[in-house]
Amino acid sequence: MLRTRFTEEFGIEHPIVQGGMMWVGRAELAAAVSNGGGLGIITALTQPTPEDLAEEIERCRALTDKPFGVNLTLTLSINPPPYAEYRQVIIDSGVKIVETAGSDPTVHVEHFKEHDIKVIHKCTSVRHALKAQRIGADAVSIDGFEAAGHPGEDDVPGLVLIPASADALDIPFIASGGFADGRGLAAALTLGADGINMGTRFMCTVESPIHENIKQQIVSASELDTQLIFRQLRNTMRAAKNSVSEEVVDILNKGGRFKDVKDLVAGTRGRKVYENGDPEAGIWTVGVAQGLIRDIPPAGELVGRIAWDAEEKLLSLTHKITDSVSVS
Ligand code: FMN
Repeated sequence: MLRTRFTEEFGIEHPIVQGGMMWVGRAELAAAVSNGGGLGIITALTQPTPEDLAEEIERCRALTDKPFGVNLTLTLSINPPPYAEYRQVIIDSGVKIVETAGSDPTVHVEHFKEHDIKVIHKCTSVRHALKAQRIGADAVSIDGFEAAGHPGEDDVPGLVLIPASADALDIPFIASGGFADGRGLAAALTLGADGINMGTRFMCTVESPIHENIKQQIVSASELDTQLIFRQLRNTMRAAKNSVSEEVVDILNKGGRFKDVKDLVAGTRGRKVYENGDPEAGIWTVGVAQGLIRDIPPAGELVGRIAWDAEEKLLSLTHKITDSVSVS
């Protein structure tokens, strides 16, 4: 068994987390990950209202008696969602683990901590991780440049970001971005992380609520099939490469503004991709880890397989090194 500070402090069996995923992080997937010994996470804003979130948490609770969490993604927008209400629903529900992500989580962390809720803050740089540690987060999840969604503007991949985080942080942290198998988990642990967080890999599981065509598309895609959009706006997003993402990049490269691509990038179009299975219907999130995905297993089985493979990998390396030392 791979025990780390993260598994101990968060009361889970394997150091594997399913990160918040808009339109994907629903009760069935979160419960399946938790039942498999990982940490499943429901995405709050996928639920249209705070009341819907309360119901979704109850649905998850009916599907698992293991710990699971809720992701609250904080974006700066003209019409922000009612964050305080979503937060209160999480507190009232009795959920004990929250993943915050996005802009300054201070107010939310303070409230969650008052109610003995453990907070994992997801960020994309060592400096933001240090800030999260300073304001009281219990752990951080650090997205490298490989990650699906918003990998930040620093473009530092995991191979450097993980050991740099290990050097800087006192609290447990999990490595995120580009992980899909036991080799990745073994590498993350070796580089100093206390576990891994995955998004893309969990999209391709039986319980993931996205259309089968999109799962198959991910299985057949390579690591080259993602595109970075919104670079010019300093709000980089890693999405699937398709005709829509190409058009967005083209318009912004020619000096276009957000208003010129607003309709192309509408969340409602992205949601249709997952519902209708047409990969060209809009912008949809996926990471370079898709190049490592070859199957669509049950999520719990995947968690067990990754933990087992990582352990095997670490043990066989130890044997290899010991053998070569004893021969020489
Ligand atoms: N992270 C968030 O904090 N909030 C989100 O709403 C969110 N939506 C996502 C939707 C999808 C479809 C995917 C694949 C990722 C999303 N993420 C979101 C990022 C993941 O939680 C995770 O950090 C990221 O996927 C890790 O990189 P990986 O895909 O290479 O595993």
